[in-house]
Amino acid sequence: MDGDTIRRTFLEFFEQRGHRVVPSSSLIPTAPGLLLTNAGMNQFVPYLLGTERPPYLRAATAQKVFRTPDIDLVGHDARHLTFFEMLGNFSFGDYFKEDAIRYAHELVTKELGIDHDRLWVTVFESDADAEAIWLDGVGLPPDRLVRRGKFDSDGESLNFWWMHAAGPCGPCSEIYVDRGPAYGPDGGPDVDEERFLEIWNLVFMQDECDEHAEVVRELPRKNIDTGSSLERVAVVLQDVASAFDTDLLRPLVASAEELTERVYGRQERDDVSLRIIAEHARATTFLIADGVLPSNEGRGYVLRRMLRRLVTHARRLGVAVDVMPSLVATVIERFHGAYPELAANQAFIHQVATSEEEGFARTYRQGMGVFEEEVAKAKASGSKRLSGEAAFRLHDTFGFQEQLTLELAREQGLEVDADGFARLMQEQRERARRARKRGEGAGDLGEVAAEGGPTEFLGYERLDADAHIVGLLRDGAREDSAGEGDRVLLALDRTPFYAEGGGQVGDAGTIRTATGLVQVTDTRLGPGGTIVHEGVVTAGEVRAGDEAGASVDPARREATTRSHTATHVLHHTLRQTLGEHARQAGSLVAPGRVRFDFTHYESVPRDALEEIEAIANRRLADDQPVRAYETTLEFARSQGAMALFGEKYGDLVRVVEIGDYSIELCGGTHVHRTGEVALLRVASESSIGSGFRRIEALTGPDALAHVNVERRLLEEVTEALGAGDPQTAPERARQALARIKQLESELGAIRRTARTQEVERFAASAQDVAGVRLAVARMPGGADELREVATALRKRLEPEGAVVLGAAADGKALLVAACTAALVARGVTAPNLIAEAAATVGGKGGGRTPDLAFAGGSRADALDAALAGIPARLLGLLGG
Ligand code: ALA
Repeated sequence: MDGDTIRRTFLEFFEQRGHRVVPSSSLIPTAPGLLLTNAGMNQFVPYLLGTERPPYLRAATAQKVFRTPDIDLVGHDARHLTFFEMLGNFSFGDYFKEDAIRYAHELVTKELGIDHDRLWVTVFESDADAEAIWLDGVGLPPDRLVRRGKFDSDGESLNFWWMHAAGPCGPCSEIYVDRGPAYGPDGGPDVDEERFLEIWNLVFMQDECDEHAEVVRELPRKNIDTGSSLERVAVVLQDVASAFDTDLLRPLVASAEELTERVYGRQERDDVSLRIIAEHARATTFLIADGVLPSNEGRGYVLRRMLRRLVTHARRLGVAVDVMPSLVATVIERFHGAYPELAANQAFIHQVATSEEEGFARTYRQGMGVFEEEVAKAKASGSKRLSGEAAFRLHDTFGFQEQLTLELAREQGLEVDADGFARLMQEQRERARRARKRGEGAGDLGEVAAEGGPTEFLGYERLDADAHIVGLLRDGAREDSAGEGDRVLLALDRTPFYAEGGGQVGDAGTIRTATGLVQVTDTRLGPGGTIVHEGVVTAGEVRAGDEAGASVDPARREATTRSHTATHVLHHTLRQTLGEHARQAGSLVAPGRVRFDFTHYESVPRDALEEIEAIANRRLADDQPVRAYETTLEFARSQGAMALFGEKYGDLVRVVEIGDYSIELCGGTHVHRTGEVALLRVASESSIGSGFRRIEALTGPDALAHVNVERRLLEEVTEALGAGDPQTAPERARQALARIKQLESELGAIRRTARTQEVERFAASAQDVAGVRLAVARMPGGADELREVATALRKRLEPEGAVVLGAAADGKALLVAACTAALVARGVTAPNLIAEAAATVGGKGGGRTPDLAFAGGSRADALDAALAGIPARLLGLLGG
């Protein structure tokens, strides 16, 4: 049975038994406390806890899941995966243990055709019910049933399942399949979990626990949550050694083989790399498809690390070209049937993956250079170990994971100072922690949030509202009141102030109480849905509990609102003009100003930019209505809404629709008709890293102001050129520049003639000093001119000759001396020749070579006297 058939068989089996087949939720989890979706039940947490009414009582899914703890183990054996597909069936207070066990047994033995005699089962030690169902109900022989506790000696959970975050939990029962003596010794899962492979976990969700797996209460209703790894079922049914040999991962191993020109299964060292490339390619493609972008924190960092690890392994096997394009293509081809989001985001995934690969490949090359230097240094000093500093620098600056540095070092016969490295990493973490701590009185803010609950937001409809101050912080600490001049954070029970979010800046304005006034400079989202107003008390005193009138600065808000609608129009226009791959990667929506980052692989030419600007402005002028409404995610998606990252099925989402062309999920504020934006003016387009571009634009009156500034500049240029009319200004400017060039060349010719004449004149006036021809003269000019004349003159005074020229400008004296080679051979050098004269003009000789020297001094008035002394000096140097 191939993977697709197993998936279909599973879902159909449960559909026939009254289960709603629900699509996989995103890898970006909706459940709090999780970095990435780690189980099929994540999207159903509120139904399991009983805090939300489920729209169906039975569900079945094939869920994309991601487990980070084993990331570093992937590849080193054939067992660990980060990303896999989890098949699951769920009951929300409907059926419980009896049916869950019977369904599982029937599916495994009848539909999947795994022999009953090959099954082993574990149960929670005190779960007599489950045990009885397995033994008496299903007929499992008692010697193939294993009782297990909550945790093993390492604290790993055994037959008690929780999310590894606070939430629903409960005892569980696992199904194992005996793969036969070829895979290991007999004796059941307690003896060998390679031979006895776990294929299904049935969790009887009956409790709620905290983040340490401590049960805090019993759930109101008993639920079922099960999870079966599609990859493992495929291993059993296809009777292959590991997931990498199933039809799910084999095509990726094949891609990796092709890229690296290695064969899987020949050499363990190559196999490790091939598995890492195959596994990480699949995981990263799915992550990007769900909207995770590479970054230095959180899930973005997980993605970045995996991409880097993958690329590193490819490079080390000698691949010199980008590997992501063909790997991503293989993943999409293999999985787009079951996961349509892969095909829908194809261009985007390619874009993000390749940019990151290109960026890292550059750093990798530089890092390898540094690594090689460090190795050479260590070897030269006779050391057998790479310093912790070196490993840390490779990590911090070049993104080399410790593992990589260790492996590279080992190849060079070196070890790494792991303790030193760990110490530096710890210090860095400490620094980061202190920096975070300095940031905010988050503790006190959290307290205010917990007491006040989420703030009611009124700002879509109005800009003024009456409210109460529910909490007040002064300099980060909670206080009862604040007086004039104090910087404060305020939380109200309800507010018209928009908190920064979705790229849109927070509102500014005033909060007025009977006794005081606060100028609000910014608004942002605090913990627990609190809206935090940041500002300064500018008059009187404000107190927690006071009634307050909150007023948003209307001009600033309007200008921001225009920008937000303009951003949607710009986004739409970019995709229409450049292609579907041009997706929003970030934005700043500010009063009268927009910064829009998007994925695109090359700069946008000026013509295309003008076209984009023109189309966007035509759209604005069409004056289409802008509608905002709340709806279900399913409906929004069916309408083609964009930016569905991280939303969950069943969620209510806010949709912003413009005319019939743009539909986006968006919590921002918008104008009622596009005509209110009036104007969008693109100010610049630039690169912000490979694969990402940025457009900066102005909107509304600010766009007009920008146009006006440009007009004024043009007027000034026109006037300065004496062009009379801006139309003729460019031609005028070109003409003027051409004329300047011509004049410069004419002037150069004249100067050269004058200089030749000067050289001739000075040569003619040269005197004879004990057989040496010496020319001494004053001339106008700077160092360059003097040198030019001096060197030309020197030639005319061969074989034994010397030149000293002086110039005065701005009260300063300048001297240049030059001697012929024959004279230098007699021991007379240029620096020597002017040393005395330099002192006379109050300066120092600056001789660079024996045949040419410069000197400068502050006394131009002494220049003549200085020059007058030269013949005597020469005579002296000649020993006369
Ligand atoms: N939620 C259970 C698991 O992930 C089924 O194993």
